Amino acid sequence: MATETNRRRLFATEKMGGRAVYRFQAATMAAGILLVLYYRATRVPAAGEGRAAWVGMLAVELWYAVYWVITQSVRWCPIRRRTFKDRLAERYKEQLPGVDIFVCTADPHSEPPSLVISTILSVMAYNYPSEKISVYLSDDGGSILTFYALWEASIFAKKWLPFCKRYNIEPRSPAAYFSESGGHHNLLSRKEWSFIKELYEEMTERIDTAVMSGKIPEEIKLKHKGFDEWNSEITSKNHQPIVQILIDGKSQNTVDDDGNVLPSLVYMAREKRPQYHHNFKAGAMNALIRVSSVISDNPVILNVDCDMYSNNSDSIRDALCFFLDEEMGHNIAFVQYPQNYNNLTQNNIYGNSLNVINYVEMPGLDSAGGCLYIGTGCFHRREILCGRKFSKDYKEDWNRGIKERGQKNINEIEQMAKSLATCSHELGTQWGDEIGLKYGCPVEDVITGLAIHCRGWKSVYMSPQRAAFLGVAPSTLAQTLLQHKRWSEGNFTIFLSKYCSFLFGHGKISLQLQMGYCIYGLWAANSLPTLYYVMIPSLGLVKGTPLFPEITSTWATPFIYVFCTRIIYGLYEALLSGDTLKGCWNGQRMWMIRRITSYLYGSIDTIRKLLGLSKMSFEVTAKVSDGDEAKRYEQEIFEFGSSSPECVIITTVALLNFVCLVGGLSLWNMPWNVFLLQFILCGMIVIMNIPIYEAMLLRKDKGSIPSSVTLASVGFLMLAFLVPIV
Ligand SMILES: *[C@@H]1O[C@H](CO)[C@@H](O)[C@H](O)[C@H]1NC(C)=O
Ligand SMILES: CC(=O)N[C@H]1CO[C@H](CO)[C@@H](O)[C@@H]1O
Repeated sequence: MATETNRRRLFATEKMGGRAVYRFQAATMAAGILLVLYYRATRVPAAGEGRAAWVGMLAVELWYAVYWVITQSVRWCPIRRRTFKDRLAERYKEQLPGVDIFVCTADPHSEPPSLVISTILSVMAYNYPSEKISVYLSDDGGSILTFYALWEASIFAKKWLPFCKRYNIEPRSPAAYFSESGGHHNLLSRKEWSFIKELYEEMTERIDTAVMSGKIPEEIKLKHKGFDEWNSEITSKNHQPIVQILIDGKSQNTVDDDGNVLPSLVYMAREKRPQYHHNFKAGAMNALIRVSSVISDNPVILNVDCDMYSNNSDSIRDALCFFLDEEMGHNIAFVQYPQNYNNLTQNNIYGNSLNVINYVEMPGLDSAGGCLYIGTGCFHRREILCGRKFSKDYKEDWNRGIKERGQKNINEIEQMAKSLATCSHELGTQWGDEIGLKYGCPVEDVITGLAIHCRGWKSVYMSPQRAAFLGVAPSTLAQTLLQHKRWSEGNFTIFLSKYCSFLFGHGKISLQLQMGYCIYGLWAANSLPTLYYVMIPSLGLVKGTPLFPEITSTWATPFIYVFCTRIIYGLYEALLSGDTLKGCWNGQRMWMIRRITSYLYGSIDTIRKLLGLSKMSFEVTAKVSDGDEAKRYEQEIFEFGSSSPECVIITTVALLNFVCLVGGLSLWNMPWNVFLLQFILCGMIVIMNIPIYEAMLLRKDKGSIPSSVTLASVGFLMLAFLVPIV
C-alpha cells in the first residue's frame, strides 16, 4: 500500500540533515544568552560610573536575544522538495494546464530593452507545449522602445525557439547562452550556431541603437500597427492604455520556422494619468491579471522580473508537479523559486548572494506552512491570487483557459483588454485589497503572500539543482544599500501595520510562520542596536568605562561562548549554502554596513511615513553600470565614489573604532583584564573595516571615498568623543 501511494506522488519532501548539531547549538546558545542577560541585569553600576551605557547594553542584548529566538523559527526543521517530472509526463501527457507568464518592466533606461527581451525569449522557450504558454510584458514606462524590442523578439523567436528545441540547449536566454563560452556548440551544427548568433547580435544592436537615439526608424514603424499607438504627446506618466497582441498563439497562421505554433506574446502598457495613483508593480500585475483573462485566462500564472531569465527550461513542469499532485496539490497556492543571481563576484563583495536565505531560511519557512512570495520567480494559481478562500471541496479546473474565441477577432479582443487596463477600472472595486496583489506597501508581494496564507492556503519552496531563474545583482555599494533599504523598509512597514503577521495571521497561520515573517519584518529594527554595539563599547574603551566582565571572571565565559558560537554557526551555515570563506568574511562586513545604513534609513523612513511626514516612493535599482565601475566590481574592490550620507555613517564608524583601538593601545597602564573583551570587539570591527580605510586613505580611483566625506566624519567623530559616557 505504501509503495502504491509513493508511486502516485509527484513530489517528495525530505528533512534537511544536521539537525542534531543545530539543536545542540541552539540549546547551549539559549543558555548562554540567559546567562549574559542575567549578568547584565544584576551588575548595573552606580550612577556616574557608566550606568546609562550599561543599561543601553542590556537593552541591546535583550533585543538581540528576542531577535535570535525569532530567527530560530525557521531553523528548527527545514525541508527540501524534489519533483518527479517523469510521472507528471506519464500521467498527464496532453492534458497539461496552460500557463500565463507575466514579465514586468518599468523603465527602458535602467532596464535595457535588450535585457528584457532575453528574459522574454527564455520564458517563451520553456520545454512545454507552446500553444499552452502565453507571455505578457507589462511596460510601466509606456515606451515605444520597449515595444519595438518586443516586436523584434517576436520575429527572432521564430528562429530561436526551433533552435532551442532542436538541440535542447540551456540556458534559453540568448544573451546568457551566447555569452557562455561553451564547448557545447560542438554538438550542433557550427554553421547554424553562428547564423543564429549573428541574427541575435544584429537584433540587439538595432535595439540598442534605437534606445540610444530614442527613435525608431520610420520604415520599421510601418511594419506593425502597434507603433501607431505612440505620438509626440505620449509620456511615461500620461498615456492611454495600450495592448498589442504580437503573436496570437490561438490563430494557426503564426508559426515558427519549423512550422510549430508559437506561444502568444502580448505587450501591455496600462493607462497612466497624473491624477491617478498607479500603485507601482502591484498595479501592473493586477492589470496583467485582468488583461490576460480575456486573452488566454490560463489557470497558472508565472511572474518574473524583467531581469530574471529562465535558466532551466523544466521549471513549469517542476511547478506543476506540486499543483497537480493528487494528495497535496489542492492545498498549494503558489510555488516560489529562489532569487539567484548570475553576476555575483566569486567572493560576493557586497554580500548579495542571499545564500543563507535561499538554503536555510526559505526551506525553514516552507516547513512552517509556506515560504514567502517574493515577487519574482513564482508560479501562482490564478483563482487563488484573485482572492479565493481555501475550501476542501474546491476543485481546480485545470483545463480552463480560452480555447476558441468564437466570433471575436484580434482587434476586438485588444479593445476589450484595453478597457480592463484603464486607470478608472479599479475605482470602487476590491482590486488591490481582496482581489489580486495588495496595494499600499513597497513590498506588496510579501503581504499578498501573507494574505494567501491567511486564507488557508499553503505554498512551497522549490530550489532545483540547476537554478530556475537568474537575475542581475546590484553591483555597487550604493545600489546594494538602496535595495536593502527598500526591502527592510517595506517589511518594517508591514510589521507596524495591521498586516503584522502576529495580528493578521493570529489564529490563521502557525506561530512558527508568524515568527518567520517577522525575521524580515524586523530587519530594520536591528539598526539602532547594531549602531550602539559598534560604537559605545569602543568609546568606553578610551574613556575607561568597562562594559563587559573581566576576562578572568567566570562571567566572561557566556559572553565569549555566545559571541563565538554566533560567528561559527553563521560561518557553518554560509559555507554549507555555498559561500566561499572570503565571501563569508565579506558577508560579515556587509551585515554590519547594511544594518547601520540601509536598515537605519529604512526604519527612519518608516517612522516618518507613519507620522505622515513623507509619502511612499519607489526607486528602481539601476541594472546598468559604467565601465570602470564594472571593472572594480569584478576585481572585488569596494565602490563608494559618491558623498552620500550612508558613506559618512560608514566612515565615521570605521574611523571611530580605529581611533579607539589606537587610543586603547596607548593607555598602557589600564587594567587589561577589565577591558580585554571590549578591546577584542573593537579590534574585530577595525579588521572588518580594512577596505574602508583603504578607500579613505590609499586609493585614488573614482570609487574611493571623497575627502569631503572623510572630513565630515572627522567632525562627527569629534562630537562623539565630546559626549560623556555615564
Ligand atoms: C544555469 O544553467 C546552466 C546550464 O545551462 C548551468 O550550467 C548553471 O550551473 C546554471 N546556473 C546556476 C546558478 O545554477
Ligand atoms: C548588468 C550587469 O551589471 N551585468 C554584469 C554582470 O556581471 C558580469 C560579469 O560578472 C558582467 O559581464 C555584466 O556586464
